[in-house]
Amino acid sequence: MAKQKTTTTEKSKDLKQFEKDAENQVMTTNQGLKVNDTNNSLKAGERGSTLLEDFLLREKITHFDHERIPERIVHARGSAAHGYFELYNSIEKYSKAGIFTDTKRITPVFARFSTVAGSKGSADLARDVRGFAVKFYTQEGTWDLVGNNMPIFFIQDAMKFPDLIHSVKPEPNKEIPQAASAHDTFYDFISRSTETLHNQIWVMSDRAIPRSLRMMEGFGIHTFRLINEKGESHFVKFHWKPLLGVHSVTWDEAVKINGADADFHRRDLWDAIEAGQYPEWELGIQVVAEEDEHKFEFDLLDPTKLIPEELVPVEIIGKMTLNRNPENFFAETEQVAFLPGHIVPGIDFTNDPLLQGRLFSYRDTQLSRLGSPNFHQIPINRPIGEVHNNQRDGHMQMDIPKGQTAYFPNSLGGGCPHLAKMSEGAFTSYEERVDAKKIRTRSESFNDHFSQPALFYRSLADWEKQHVAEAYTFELGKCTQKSVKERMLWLIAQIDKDLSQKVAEGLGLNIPDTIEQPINQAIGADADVKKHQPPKKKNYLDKDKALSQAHTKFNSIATRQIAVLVSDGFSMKDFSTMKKALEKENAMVKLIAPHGGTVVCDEHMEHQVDAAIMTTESVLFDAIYIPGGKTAIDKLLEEAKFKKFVNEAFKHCKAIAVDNEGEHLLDKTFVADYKDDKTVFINKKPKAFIDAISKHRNWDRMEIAAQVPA
Ligand code: HDD
Repeated sequence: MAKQKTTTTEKSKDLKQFEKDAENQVMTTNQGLKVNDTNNSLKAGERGSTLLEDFLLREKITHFDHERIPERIVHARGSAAHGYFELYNSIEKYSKAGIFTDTKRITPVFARFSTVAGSKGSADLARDVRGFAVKFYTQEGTWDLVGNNMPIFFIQDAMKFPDLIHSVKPEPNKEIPQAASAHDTFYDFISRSTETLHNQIWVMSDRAIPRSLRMMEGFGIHTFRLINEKGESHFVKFHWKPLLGVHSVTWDEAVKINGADADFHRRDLWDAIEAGQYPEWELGIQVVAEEDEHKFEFDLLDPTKLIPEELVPVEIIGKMTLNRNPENFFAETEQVAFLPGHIVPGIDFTNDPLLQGRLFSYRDTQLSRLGSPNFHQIPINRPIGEVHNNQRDGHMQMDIPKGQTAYFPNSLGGGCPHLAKMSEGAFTSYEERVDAKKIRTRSESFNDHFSQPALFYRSLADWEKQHVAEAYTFELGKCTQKSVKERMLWLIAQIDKDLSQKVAEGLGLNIPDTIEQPINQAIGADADVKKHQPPKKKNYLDKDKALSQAHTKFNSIATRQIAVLVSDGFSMKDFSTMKKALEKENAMVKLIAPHGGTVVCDEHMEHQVDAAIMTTESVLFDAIYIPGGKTAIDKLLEEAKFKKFVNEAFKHCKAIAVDNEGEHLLDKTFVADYKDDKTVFINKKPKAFIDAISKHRNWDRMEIAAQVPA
């Protein structure tokens, strides 16, 4: 297929045949019977009782009664989009997978992003890990890379997954809190499972509150294998790097966004695609040779460890572009089933015990969620290639397999479907030598639970460190059990003493000198923190730049939302200069006015208002611009919310630009005393404003911003 920016992939063609378009069509029952009344049931007389005979009523109501399916047990809240993957350079020396060797291919993808803990209807800005699942419809079969936006996981063994999730989900007696980890049961578990501390400190960082799903990284987390034509294996970790950089909001914004627009991330993804601003991520790999498996201070099979990029650089090999929104949320986003067990020749698993358990769990969960072993036949889940085997029947069988035989070997069916030869691209598992005792234990090589959380924290910029301290203070502040908080303080002190001290002050507690050691197995063997101290010999770096968002991309304002505060009489000259400059950089300019409808500028032109001040909030925007025009500014000053709007943007370290009389509005806000702030622009050229927006936030302002009572 020719390489082009296209919404027509092999998968979208496949999906097309299932799409239904009611345009110019008559309404029918599910049997194709034409319907002329869908508002009234069949009754015995005008005021009479409804008749059992009413098959139209029964069909409609019965379908409605059964239209819900169980939501995902985790990652229930999610949004997805279609797109494609293109390979920059062949990596055939590592992998024989077509997707990694054929640079001419356009591989269709469907990517779903999610929060973990909340229910399907929960708010987008929960402080949480984000799921980052990509289904590649490759010519050799479907490959699912089911990752997260953090490069490590909470636990090392799948056996602990139900406990982890039970602790973070709403507490079972009262079903509180929704989509939040800030509660006793979660920290009770965390503080007794020190392997969780690495992922936990990532969740306390800004990574857990992304500005946009389009501005977060993705990670396959586990070490996988790449297998080349010769059957040689290399270890690999997969990375997704967003072209817009990695950016986050502050916690104060997150809390407010959840109220102002609970669909903030979902809407942002949808709108960007509709606007033709297609989200893009580059795919990168960290490759480790077989013989280097044991050269690290951690175990490659341990999913709570990352390979620092300073040690093994990420090699960028291709790009994913999302360019089409789903036609139907339920049919596609809800019914898509991702399985880490979906791999293709050239990619294989390792013995990571978390991955091994996942290989079981995801198939299993689809059976209760989608209700049938035929879930692979749902349009969004169908591979683009042919499917032939002897699996038969089951609920909702959609195919009509022909012939007398449904077994292998057979002669009556001509031996078909016949087995694939290796030369035809058959899958075969990597022949790893295993010579071991059957044993239920954790490898000693997984013991160090503290070096990497400390490396992460050390690598952060000061503003990021402060956010981490505030996050722990918030989360533990919401816990009610002193013993849980103290235990956490002690553990955080093992990562960084100063960090723990700051949190302790916020909690009004002291870091305890010691914590209780497990009395017996019943408390949990992992609570033995001594066992998990960092080993003496370390080759960890002091810092790894890639762990901090301070080193991400800051080169674009594309899709950034700019609020322009206007009222009748605003200066068209100011506005049009700024608008032109912003839109040239693909920013989204939105007019916010005291009322909906239209406003008239000082050149007597009508302008459509994007939002009345009552219906919107400053936290939904990346920056503010206020053009001049005395009458307009006087009107804005009559409405207190415009001042709040500016104060909040200042609090959240956003860029603010004003021209001419626009300054009068600033004078009535907290900003009046900080006009020399480096990202407050008064009568400056748009370029300075644009540069500041591309830097995302002015974190130098944090200390002053904290004083803003907004
Ligand atoms: Fe999981 C869904 C990511 C460990 C069991 N998981 C799910 C989704 C993502 C992840 C992104 C949502 C997929 C979608 O959009 O439909 N999970 C991860 C990552 C893990 C991980 C990155 C560790 C590296 N998960 C994990 C373990 C287990 C599960 C250890 C069970 C032993 N995960 C599930 C599940 C889900 C799921 C219960 C719920 C819905 C689904 O699978 O399809 O089976």
